[in-house]
Amino acid sequence: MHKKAERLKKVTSIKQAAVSPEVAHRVPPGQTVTERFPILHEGEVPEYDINSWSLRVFGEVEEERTFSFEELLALPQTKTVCDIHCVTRWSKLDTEWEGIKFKDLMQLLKVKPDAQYAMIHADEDYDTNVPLADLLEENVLLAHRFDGEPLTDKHGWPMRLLVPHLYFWKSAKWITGIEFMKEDREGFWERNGFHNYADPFKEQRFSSEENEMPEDEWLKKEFD
Ligand SMILES: Nc1nc2c(c(=O)[nH]1)N[C@H]1C(S)=C(S)[C@@H](COP(=O)(O)O)O[C@H]1N2
Ligand SMILES: [Mo]
Repeated sequence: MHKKAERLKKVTSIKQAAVSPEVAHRVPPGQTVTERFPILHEGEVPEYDINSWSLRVFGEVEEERTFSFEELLALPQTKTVCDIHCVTRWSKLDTEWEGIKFKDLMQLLKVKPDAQYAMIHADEDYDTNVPLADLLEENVLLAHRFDGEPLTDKHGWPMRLLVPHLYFWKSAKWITGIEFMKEDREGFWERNGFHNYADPFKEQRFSSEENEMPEDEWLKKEFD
């Protein structure tokens, strides 16, 4: 098991902070609401020349495609307001994003009918698997703006995935590719002790039930 899952499972959780009754139903079990925006990732923040950045679409497709940043910006743009939930126990409500709806992008691709899953590839050496059905939900975006501004480097500039209904490690920052797959395969955290599907309302944090996530894990991280 990866050392993060190993370390986290040793610590027992503390009691959940109070939230107002109007929003309580939107906060998954074991989460604390924050107004801040924690920054979490493995490795360094990558740097890009936007003119040479591209997103590669491959795997179970009739033809591979590569999109430049400019080409993605020329597609219809969608804004969404949603809640996000990190497995380290912070949730942020009413976050505003803008980008390309995954469902819209799909219409430009010739994805083979037997594709059921996607692996989202990202820098640096990050990947995460998501069922195709989940990627087709209305507020799943390839996002390049947050809160009315371009994404910051640390939050995934130039492009990140946004899958708000799953724990936030599925929302890969600095995406480089989308690989369509017939069969499921585990991504980085999924191989390292975390849950394959990651529904926050079912607390699907880890692949093993003995694991625990401490409530103060995210407080040790960077914010903006
Ligand atoms: N490329 C990449 N994307 C990533 C990660 C990473 O390590 N590399 N970490 C994930 C995790 S664990 C979380 S909680 C979110 C954090 O996004 P944020 O820093 O914008 O809050 O990014 C996810 N996307
Ligand atoms: Mo995370």
